[in-house]
Amino acid sequence: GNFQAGDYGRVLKRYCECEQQCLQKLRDDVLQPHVPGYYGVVKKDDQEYNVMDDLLADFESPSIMDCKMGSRTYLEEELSKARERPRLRKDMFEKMVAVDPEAPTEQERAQQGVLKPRYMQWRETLSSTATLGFRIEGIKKADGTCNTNFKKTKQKEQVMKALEDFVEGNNQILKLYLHQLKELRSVLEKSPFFRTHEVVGSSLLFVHDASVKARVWMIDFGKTVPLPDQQTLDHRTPWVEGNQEDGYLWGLDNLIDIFSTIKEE
Ligand code: 4IP
Ligand code: MN
Repeated sequence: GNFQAGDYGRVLKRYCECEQQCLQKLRDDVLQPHVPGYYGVVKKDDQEYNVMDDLLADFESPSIMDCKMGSRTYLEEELSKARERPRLRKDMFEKMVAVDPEAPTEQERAQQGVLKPRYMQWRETLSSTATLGFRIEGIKKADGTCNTNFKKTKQKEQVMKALEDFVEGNNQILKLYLHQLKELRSVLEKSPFFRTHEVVGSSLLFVHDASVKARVWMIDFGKTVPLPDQQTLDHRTPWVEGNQEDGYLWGLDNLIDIFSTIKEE
């Protein structure tokens, strides 16, 4: 996979230059406490890795959830690439058919392939990405059970049910998560890094355990790219091609609302 064990408390993640640039800049940003610490590059068996904090190291049998943030999950440059050099993806066609045999158009069926933006957009509208600005990618519970079957988790009620199941009705955990999400939002609104980057395909990692410890981190910066000179984003304005908006804060607002609703129940 993408990860290897590092020294205690550290993990190695397959090298990605874009991610390295972000992790490096984030060391000097107000977001630093909300992202994994970064310790440079190592080479192992001819493969390079970014070394970062093992976010699970301080937990005992943690429960883990990955939420992919934002209303768009591909970079704008993927769109222009697909126009200039259309590349049919057979693997994405197959992933599509596996979820919904009716999803491909007649043309796509004839070609046995789809363009990447088309696949990504289909995933966005099938899930809550397009309507809520985030989606649950996976949940691993303390007992070891894993669920990555959230591709069609779209309605607010479905999302709420998944979140309730993740925290197993523990109001203390809910409170801790909600508090951190609000704190993260206020830091994001002040962060020079965040203001000047298009943040696509990044996740929030939720981790808690029976000792009633709960933490949220921002992870995965492989598609987080600096904006051209002087440009900034508010991360809430709806995306139209060219404005590079990613809907990150819109999604976080919705996630916070949903957590609040569950807590009140
Ligand atoms: C995957 O689709 C994810 O969207 C990946 O994003 C993306 O990687 C893959 O594109 C795409 O096939 P499924 O989740 O439906 O399997 P992430 O890495 O954020 O999970 P990119 O390269 O866009 O980061 P390809 O082109 O790598 O296959
Ligand atoms: Mn991810």
